[in-house]
Amino acid sequence: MTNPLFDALFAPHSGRDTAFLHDVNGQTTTHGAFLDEAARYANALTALGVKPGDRVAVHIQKSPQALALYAGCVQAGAVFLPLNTAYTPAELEYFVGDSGAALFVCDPAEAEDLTPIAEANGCTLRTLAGDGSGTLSDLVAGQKSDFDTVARDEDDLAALLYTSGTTGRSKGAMLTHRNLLSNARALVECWRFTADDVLLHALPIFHSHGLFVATNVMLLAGGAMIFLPKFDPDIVLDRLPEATAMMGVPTFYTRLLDDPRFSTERAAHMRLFISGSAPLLAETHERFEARTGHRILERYGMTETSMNTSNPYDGERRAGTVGFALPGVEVKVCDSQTGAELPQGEIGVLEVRGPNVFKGYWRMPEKTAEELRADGFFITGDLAQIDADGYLSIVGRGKDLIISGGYNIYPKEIEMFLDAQDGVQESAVIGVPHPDFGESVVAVLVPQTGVTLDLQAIEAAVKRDLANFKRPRLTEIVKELPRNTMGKVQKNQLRDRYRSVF
Ligand code: MLC
Ligand code: AMP
Repeated sequence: MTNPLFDALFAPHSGRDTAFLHDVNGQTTTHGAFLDEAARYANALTALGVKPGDRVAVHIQKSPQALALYAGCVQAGAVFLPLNTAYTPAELEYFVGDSGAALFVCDPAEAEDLTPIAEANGCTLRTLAGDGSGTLSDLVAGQKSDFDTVARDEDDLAALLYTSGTTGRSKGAMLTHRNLLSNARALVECWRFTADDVLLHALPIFHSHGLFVATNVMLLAGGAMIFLPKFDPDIVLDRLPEATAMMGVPTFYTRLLDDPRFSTERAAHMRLFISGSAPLLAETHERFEARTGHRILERYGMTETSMNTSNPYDGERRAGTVGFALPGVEVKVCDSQTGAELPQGEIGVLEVRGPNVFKGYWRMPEKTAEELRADGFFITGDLAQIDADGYLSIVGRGKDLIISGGYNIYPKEIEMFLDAQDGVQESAVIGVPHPDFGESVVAVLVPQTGVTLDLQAIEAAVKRDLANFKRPRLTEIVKELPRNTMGKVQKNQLRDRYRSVF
């Protein structure tokens, strides 16, 4: 039986008594114990009626057990569907319904709120808390620690990751065994990860970065992880001496630099710091080197493609660039209208092709056809430029997108929500520079004629229905939105107006 991802990432660790996960309480799980736990999860999934190809939606805290659930899904041939812990019930309803999940695993504290959603969608609900307790783990505890791994093809789905869209509706990116495995292989090779590495892992595991880039790479390399529930500078600084490498979004690095305890000595033993998911300011790059002597290695990726490019491990890590295409990945900068490749040096839309590029959007063939060309090139929507030495830079976005602390926020989704509130004529949502999150959200509301808007009620509705990170940090009421002669809202003017509010 073959199961590409399980055979490469997990199976080799069976019976190994080497350290795999060091948790926040100082407990260590060995590779072998983790594999046993994964098999128990796979047995539990099967006992719950989860079949190969079924989606398992998870809305749970980060923990070693949550990772074992991921491994169990891969082993049982299920499709892992992790969801941002910040999502509200209103948001979760869409994901559970759209994916047709067979099983929904949530935190015990939210089981009451989410049971009606599971029931309405004919899906089983079980719980798993950050401390490993819950109705799923109760079932897991009674399972056998061996499991007949379910055979999968390279093109079978391993995961479904939802990404919001410019039209407001989230799309499930279908990631296959081939996609995830090829990317893990390329990254291990490029970044020289080995069984001697210990990765400081403070990222969430419901996104590509923390789950696939960090975890899959460490599984393939056979090393260990300091597996922290979240990025807490005190704990990160405390545990850094045990690590050899760290991956983070730029906010991790700016927060570390803001802490005087983050010194040359504390970082001296580290092999590698990697940044991605949002632009790393050249200034952060320089400050980091001045403080620690390390040059951060910046790479670029997306949910749909996992990682595409990286600065070199050896050779110059050039600030403000995301380096070169990974092995097996092709990149080209194209004219946004014609799709024709542009001469080196010109700015255009970046397209990528390779074994890392996803299979398409779940049950959205038209959306897939809009972004994934018949020849296999995926239109990223990022604006890029390649310099004379071949370094690629992401210079802007062709899509209306805000990235706050590494989380993507689509203005359209928030505008649609605000437009539906009482008394709102129309709205515009923009991203402006923020010292901690890189960018943050500003909303501008135009009231209907003669209406006095109840801002408090609107803010309460936002808090109830939208994930916290999407919440506008400033909401202003204006008479009208700036428009051009064609009637299009001039977001650039708004961005200029609010550029210094944070
Ligand atoms: C938390 N909050 C955020 C936020 N994270 N608001 C905006 N943007 C964010 N990213 C909210 C909190 O809910 C809280 O709201 C308030 O902001 C202050 O919280 P905090 O304590 O400062 O935040 P913290 O919990 O420390 O989280 C910040 C963070 C976290 C940067 C550590 O957001 C994080 O781990 N980001 C990583 C995201 C990531 O992994 N992205 C990868 C995507 S994959 P209130 O209302 O209570 O004040 C991808 C592909 C690729 O993009 O290339 O990798
Ligand atoms: P996501 O949809 O969450 O996977 O986010 C992917 C987007 O994050 C990309 O399309 C880019 O816009 C952005 N991104 C990721 N890494 C980088 C980087 N190193 N520099 C600039 N933007 C990045």
